[in-house]
Amino acid sequence: MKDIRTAPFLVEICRTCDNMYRLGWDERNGGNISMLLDESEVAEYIDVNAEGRVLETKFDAAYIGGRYLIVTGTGQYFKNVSVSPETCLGIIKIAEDGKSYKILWGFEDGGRPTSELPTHLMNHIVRLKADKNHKVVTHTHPTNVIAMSFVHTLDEKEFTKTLWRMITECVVVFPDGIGVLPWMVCGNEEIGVATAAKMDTRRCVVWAQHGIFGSGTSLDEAFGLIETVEKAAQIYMMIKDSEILQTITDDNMKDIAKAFGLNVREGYLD
Ligand code: 2HA
Ligand code: ZN
Repeated sequence: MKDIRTAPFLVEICRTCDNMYRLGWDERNGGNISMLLDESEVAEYIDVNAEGRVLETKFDAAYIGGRYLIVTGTGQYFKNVSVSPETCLGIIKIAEDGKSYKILWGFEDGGRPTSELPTHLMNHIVRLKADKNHKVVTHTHPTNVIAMSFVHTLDEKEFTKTLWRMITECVVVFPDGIGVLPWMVCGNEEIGVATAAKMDTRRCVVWAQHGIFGSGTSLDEAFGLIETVEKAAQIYMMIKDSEILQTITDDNMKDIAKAFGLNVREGYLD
């Protein structure tokens, strides 16, 4: 078996957690990441038939039955992931019937996956149905996105269009728009269902006064999406009380959509 600390997926998730921590998005145990892995990727580093603790998924995850994921642990700090990946991360395998999962590696202090695991798994299922190359779900607490959710309407179209207007490339990075959920209790199945209901046609959902979920075909893609939304929110928070002398108009965005061949969310540009 090769040393798992050299596995590209492990190195990359550690680097991503370090980056996100240093951006100030993942205070204390804030934030969580999960990434689907192929058996061939995992089998080079761990015994995929090893005994392990079995825990309930608490919903029907049969669509991803038999799949492997690397996931951050509940209560763990992003700050510590690259120092102690064996404690802060775990590799799980979803049972074929989707009712439980087995911890194959990691969570060495007896820990468990993130409290947001239901939302992660439900999002993996809807995103895989939308895009067979989907791999990563990332939750984090980006400062300006949270700030914006206090002072901007939570209407999804308005929220999305404000962000699109903040940087020319926003409509290129997320032409599918941003979903927005009002404040809700987190860590349960209800918020998972509500988030997944929006993720079927989008890759990003804001949880008002809490944070954001982003998804993608790689850690970089999910991170890059959230990073772009957060930067746009930062510009919004900087300029919202200033006199606006010029902006990016709907016609401008239509021109970008045409130039880049974008599939912009239906009905969002006048
Ligand atoms: O893992 O961010 O939403 C801590 C959280 C829960
Ligand atoms: Zn959170």
